[in-house]
Amino acid sequence: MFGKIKALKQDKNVVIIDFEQQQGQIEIITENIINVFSGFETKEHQSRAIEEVKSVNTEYVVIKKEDRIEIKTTALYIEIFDEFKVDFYDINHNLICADYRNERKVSTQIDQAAIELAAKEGHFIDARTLSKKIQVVKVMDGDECFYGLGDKTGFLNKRGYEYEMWNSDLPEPQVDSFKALYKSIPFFITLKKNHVFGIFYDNTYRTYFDMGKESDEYYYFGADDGNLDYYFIAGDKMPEIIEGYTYLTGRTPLPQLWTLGYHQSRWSYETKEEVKDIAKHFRELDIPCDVIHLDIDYMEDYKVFTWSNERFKDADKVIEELNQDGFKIVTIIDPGVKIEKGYTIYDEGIKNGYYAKDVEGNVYENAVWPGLSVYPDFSDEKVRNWWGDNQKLLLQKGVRGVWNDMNEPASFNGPLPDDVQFLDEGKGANHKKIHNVYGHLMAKATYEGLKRHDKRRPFVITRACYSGTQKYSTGWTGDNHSIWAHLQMAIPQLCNLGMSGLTFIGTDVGGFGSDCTAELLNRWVQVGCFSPLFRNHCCKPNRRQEPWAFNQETLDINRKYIKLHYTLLPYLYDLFWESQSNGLPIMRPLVLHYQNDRNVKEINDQFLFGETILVAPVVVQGQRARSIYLPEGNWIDYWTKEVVTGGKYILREAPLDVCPIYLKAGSIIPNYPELHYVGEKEVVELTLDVYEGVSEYHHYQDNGEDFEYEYGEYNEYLFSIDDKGIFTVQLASNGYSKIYQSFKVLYKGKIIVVPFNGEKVEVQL
Ligand code: MIG
Repeated sequence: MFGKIKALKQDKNVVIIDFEQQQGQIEIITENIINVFSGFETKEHQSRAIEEVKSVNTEYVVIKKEDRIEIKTTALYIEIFDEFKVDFYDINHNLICADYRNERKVSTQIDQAAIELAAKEGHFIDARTLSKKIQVVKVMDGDECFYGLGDKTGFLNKRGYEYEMWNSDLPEPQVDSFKALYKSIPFFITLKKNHVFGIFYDNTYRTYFDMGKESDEYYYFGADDGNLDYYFIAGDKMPEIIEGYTYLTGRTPLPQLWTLGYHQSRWSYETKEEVKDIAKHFRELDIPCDVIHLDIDYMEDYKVFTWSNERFKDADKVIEELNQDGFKIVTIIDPGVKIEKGYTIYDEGIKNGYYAKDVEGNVYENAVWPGLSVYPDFSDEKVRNWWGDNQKLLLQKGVRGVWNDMNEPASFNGPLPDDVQFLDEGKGANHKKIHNVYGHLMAKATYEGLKRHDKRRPFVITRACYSGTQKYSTGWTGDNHSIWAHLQMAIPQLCNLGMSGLTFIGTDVGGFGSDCTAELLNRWVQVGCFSPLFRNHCCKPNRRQEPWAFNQETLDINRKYIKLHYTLLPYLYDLFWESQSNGLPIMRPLVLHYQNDRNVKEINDQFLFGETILVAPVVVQGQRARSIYLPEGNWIDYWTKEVVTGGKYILREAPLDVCPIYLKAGSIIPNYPELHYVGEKEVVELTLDVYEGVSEYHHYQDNGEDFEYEYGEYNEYLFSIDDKGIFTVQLASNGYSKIYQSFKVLYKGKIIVVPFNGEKVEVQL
């Protein structure tokens, strides 16, 4: 496709190589991040994920050899050969990643008769397309594990499977053989014996990832269209790869503190009376809750940015009342705009040409909840601004967050044809190119609109995503089912999403479709407790699954874990603070911190919450004990305080109300006093749950709501414990007036209260 190397030139950070048939470029973004580009569609990059110039001044040398070009940065060697084959080496010239030179070994013989026979009983297989217009094939050495790739089904390690990036709304219970779900995040991390690296294939068309399904010798990624445009991200440790990827695509900004509380939802709480009743239950039953979600039935005829006059008359008054009681309201919005003359949103969009068009230039129509509808063209800034400004109609009613659904985009009358036309910031593009970023751009519009019209940090949830959506929105995993397989899937799925840059993420706790059982909800809330987005949500015709919907035991177990979540809120908020600067997720697979421990590469039923809390939930019906792998070091059982030495498997009893939790020795975990919602009372004394060992911990504190922290209005506390058991607290930053008055240190069964006035304090524990 490229032919032989002909000529070479350099332009700042870019090495431009003329091959016989096509030009290729290697751009040194940083010493560890290299972009490989060839403009098949456009001469320039056309990223929707990377929105700023990321390349920095980096020293590098280029050497032209007889058969290759060598580029050397302070961290990497890159060798480029004919046909634009590119190999990456570490600084000691050990091979990290090589392009595959041989022909792909796919059988071109498709057994048509077998396909037809199997189809008689409903077994369908996709005809394999053998080669993509753009395709990169990499050598697989033997021990690679692959992580990331967004929300794909199945287990943590993606090796041996093939996937597609094509945002899809599929209501059937999702299983391992699904190739695509709602989100397209074309980024994966490869871990092998001596190396770890990441590849981000920045192409919004339908892309394909075969992680060693076709052959044991190679894996590949490709696309039908667009450019060859991928980033190779190197580092020594897995967290550095995520840091590199989120350096490019952005990081989750600090959320409002209340968004980290418990959320209750259902499709739908249909009247204001029902919403009030749900709220009342939480307070009366002593179950903390911050957020109630309004699903599509709050609208008039499912018309976006309207309110049902009958069921939500005077919504602002009700929302204000709920607010007084600590509840914040989040409303759903869908992109599909009902075709109805006289409906302001529809009319404005038509007048201004804001909707996607068919190839003849007529506004494109399909059906969603409101019936025949049109699709706002979020690929254009004007449209995003208009959509963003419409958030005012929600904010005016007192809404505090906006949930973006159906933005794959979903359509009831068959998929949008490939040739539906979008503006693409004036460049023009078809559906094939915009599909995978439609939800991303809707989330961006929503975020920016909220930010313009409210001083607080926008809270947006989205179902469809592309790389970089984390800058604008949290995500949830869409329509899972109330089945044990989906509770099991939640762990690897959330961990992989986290490694794909989506820090703020959660599943529908209890499951969306199908009917939940008491036991399933009890176990799901034990996972939800440790997910950053903690929301119970359920589908319209299915059995109710609020914490009280089953029996007393279930209510008690829900209360126990929701309260535990609130206890851990300051720790969770600290993780978000940290993630803003390194992109690390909240829910982490063990392999992220123990990449050299062979035992953790494929742990699918345990995870880390931050770096020091290990969670081993039960995800099997009827199970009342389970084996747990603890990595090296000492770990303390959260419930019994027993110290266990790691590097081995242990067996632990796990009755229905127990989710096994272990703390790494040396952990300092900040805890809040009991709260029924964020802001119920000012926290003047912070509890520190301390686990023996030398340690240091940074704790972040601000008003939890607006952007003043960007101007220094925050405190950063540094807690440390030395080998003599001396506890020290000091302020590393002091810009927020509400300094804690004291700390309650829990240490080896003792409670030590340490008064604080902002000056450094040292106490012997
Ligand atoms: O498929 O608005 O994933 O959370 O409750 C129906 C109704 C459309 C899909 C979302 C789900 C939501 C539902 N929506």
